[in-house]
Amino acid sequence: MPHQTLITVAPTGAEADKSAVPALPVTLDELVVTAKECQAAGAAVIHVHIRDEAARPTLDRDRLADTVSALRESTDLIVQLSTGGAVTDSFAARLAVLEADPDACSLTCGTVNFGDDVFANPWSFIKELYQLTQDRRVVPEFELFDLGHAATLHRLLGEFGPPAGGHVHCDLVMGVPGGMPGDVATLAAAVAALPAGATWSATGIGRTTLPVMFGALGAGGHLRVGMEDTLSFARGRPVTRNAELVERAAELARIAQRPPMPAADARAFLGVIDRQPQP
Ligand code: KMH
Ligand code: ZN
Repeated sequence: MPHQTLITVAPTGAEADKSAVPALPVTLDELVVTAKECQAAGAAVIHVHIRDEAARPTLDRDRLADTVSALRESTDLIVQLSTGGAVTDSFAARLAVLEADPDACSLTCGTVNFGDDVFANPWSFIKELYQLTQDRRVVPEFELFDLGHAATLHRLLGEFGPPAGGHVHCDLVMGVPGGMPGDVATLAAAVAALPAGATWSATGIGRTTLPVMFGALGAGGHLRVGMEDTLSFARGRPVTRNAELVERAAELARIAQRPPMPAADARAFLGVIDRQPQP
């Protein structure tokens, strides 16, 4: 059992609407404030989606680069850019995310139904993105929305070798309508399907947040929380700040005798290379 818990915050996502969810951080200033609060609460990684001036999801390269710089300047968090984007984003735009030079990025290991939409990740895209992460030394986090995605991860590692940083870390994204359910039996099956030596985090979408969190802590996993994944703190009580989700995860991790992993330890754990500007 690991003695610390890596906590990732996913504060924004591409799906929630700012007009319906005013607490969602969508501007760079809001994101930086959120990042600082979440680091203070115990997060070590931030999974970043950005929005344009109208709060719509965007993969604009300059905005992404500015976001990476601002988060690096104001926090020690590992900056993990989403290469998933929104379901409407092109493969070319999703590959170009790496030009913003993040520490890490998400890499989803297969296509999945996503509510009424389809989140497309064909093999040709997965392998191109993976090779780009290797070339650019960006640490991928393998996002698994379904059990079949674990089989694709085995194929990817078998054909192309280990990731940048040398360590395989996965994130089980559970409870997406169309993906694997967010329950403990499925969590156990997904963990059993991972490559030997891989570590993993888990997040449960919506009302599966708490069952997945409790299951992950008990099974030796790490945690992802944030308003990308859930907008309710409890039944009938909306999330007011991402940091309250991190605070709750950190408290449960401490109760489990696996306190939050500091960002410096997380860099070593994930094999993140040092991109901080030298003084
Ligand atoms: N917004 C979803 C379609 C990722 O960030 O890599 C994809 C997603 C996964 O959020
Ligand atoms: Zn995401």
